[in-house]
Amino acid sequence: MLNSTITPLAAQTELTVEQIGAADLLVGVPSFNNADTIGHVIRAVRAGLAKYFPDRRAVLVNADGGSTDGTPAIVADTLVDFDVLFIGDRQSPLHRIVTPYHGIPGKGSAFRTIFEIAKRLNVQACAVVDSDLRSITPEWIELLLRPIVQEGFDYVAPFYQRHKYDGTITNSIAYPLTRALYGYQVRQPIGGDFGFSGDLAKHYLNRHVWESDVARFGIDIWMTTEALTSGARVCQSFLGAKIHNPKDPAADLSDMLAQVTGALFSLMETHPATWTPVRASEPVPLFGFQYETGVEPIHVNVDRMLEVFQQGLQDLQPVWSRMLSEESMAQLNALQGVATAAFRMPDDLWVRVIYDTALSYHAGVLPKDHLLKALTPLYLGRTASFVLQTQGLTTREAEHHIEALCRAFESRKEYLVTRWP
Ligand SMILES: Nc1nc2c(ncn2[C@@H]2O[C@H](COP(=O)(O)OP(=O)(O)OP(=O)(O)O)[C@@H](O)[C@H]2O)c(=O)[nH]1
Ligand SMILES: [Mg+2]
Repeated sequence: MLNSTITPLAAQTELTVEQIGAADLLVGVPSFNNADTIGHVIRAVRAGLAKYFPDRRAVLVNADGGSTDGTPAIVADTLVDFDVLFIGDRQSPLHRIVTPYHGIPGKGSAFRTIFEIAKRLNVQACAVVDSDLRSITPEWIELLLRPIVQEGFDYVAPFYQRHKYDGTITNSIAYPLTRALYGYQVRQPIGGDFGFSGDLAKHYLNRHVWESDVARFGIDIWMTTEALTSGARVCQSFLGAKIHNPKDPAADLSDMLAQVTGALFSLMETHPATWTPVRASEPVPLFGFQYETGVEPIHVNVDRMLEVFQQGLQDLQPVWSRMLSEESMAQLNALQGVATAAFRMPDDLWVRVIYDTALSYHAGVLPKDHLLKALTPLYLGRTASFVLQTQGLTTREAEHHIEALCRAFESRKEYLVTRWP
C-alpha cells in the first residue's frame, strides 16, 4: 500500500492552507444542512480557543457537505478575526466525474479533508465537533485539546450524559462490542466529538479506507478503533450533556447502523491479532469534573420498532437463517407475535446475534450490504426490548442494564473467538 497518497483539496483551500503555512491547533466542524445549530457551535469553538489557548495559532475548518440551507454563510457570519477554511466535500456531479477521488459524500470524507489540512499545517492537536450540537460550551474545546497538548495523550473520546434512548447504536453495539473486542471501556466510541494529535491525524490519512463505510458514518468507530489498536494513549473527557438533533431509531437509523456495523466488522478483519487474545476490559482515564445534568427526553416509537421486527420474522427467515446460528433462530422465532408489554430480547440472545453476524460477515455467507441491512429489524427488536425494560428508570439506572450487556459480550467472547477462522 502506498503511504504517500495525497488527499486532494479544492484549489481555494490549497491556497489558503499555503498562506496559513503552519498552526498549533485545529478544530474541525463537519456540516450538512445544520443552519439552525452551527452558529452556536462555531461561537463555542471560537470562545474556547480564545479563552483556553489564547497564545496558540489556531485554525477552524468547516468541512461542509454541500448544504443547501445556508450553513456556510452562517459560519462566515459568525467568524471575524481568525483564519477559517471552508471546504466542500461534495463536488458538483460534473466536478466529481473529473476528480472522483475527491471522495464520496459523508461525514468521513469531511474528516479526511480535516486530517489532510491538519497534516499540511503540521498541527500539534486537533478537535472535531458535530455541528448539530446544542449543548456545546467553550470548555469542550479545552477538554478535547488539553489532554493532547499537555497530558501526553493521543486520542480523547467524549464522555457525556445522554438521555437513555439517545445513542442506541452506541449502547447496544458500538460500546459493548468495542469493549469486549479491544478491552477498553470507551463509553462513547462513536460520540462524534473527539480530540487527537497531529500524528494520529497523519496515521489516519495513511490508512486507505476512504472508499468504504469509513467515508460515511463509519468514521467515528474507525477513528476510535484505530486509536486503540495503534497503541495510541486514549482517554475520555467529561463534557456534560450531549443535546443534539436526535433521530428516531425506527425512522432514520438504518443507513447509519449499516455503516457503523460495517466498519466495526471490517475492523475486526483488519485487527484479529489484537482482539482475539483479549478476555477482559479496563477503564479508560477520564478528564473533567463530573456532574449531573438534565437531558432532553427522546421519544421512541416502540410499536413501530416491533412491527419492523415482526415483519422481519416473516420476510427475512431465509437471510437470517444463513447469518445466525440455529439456536439464535429458534429463540427469535419464539418471539413471534409476543405482545408488546411482554416482549424481551435477552442480552445473551442479542450478543449471539451480533457475534453470529460478525462471523457471517467475515465468512462471506451473504453479500455484505444485504447482511448489514438484514440486521436492522433485529436491532430494532433489541432496541424496543431495551426501551420496555428500562421504562420508568432514570438514565443512571438504565446504565446498569448497559453494563450488564457489556458483561454478557465479554463473557461470551470465547464463542466468537473459537469460531473465527
Ligand atoms: N460534510 C458532511 N458532514 C456530514 C455529512 N453527514 C453528516 N455530517 C455531519 O456529521 C455530524 C454528525 O451527524 P449527525 O447526523 O448529527 O449524526 P450523529 O449525531 O452521529 O447521529 P445521531 O446520534 O443518530 O443523531 C454533523 O455535524 C453533520 O453535519 C455529510 O454527508 N457531509
Ligand atoms: Mg447528531
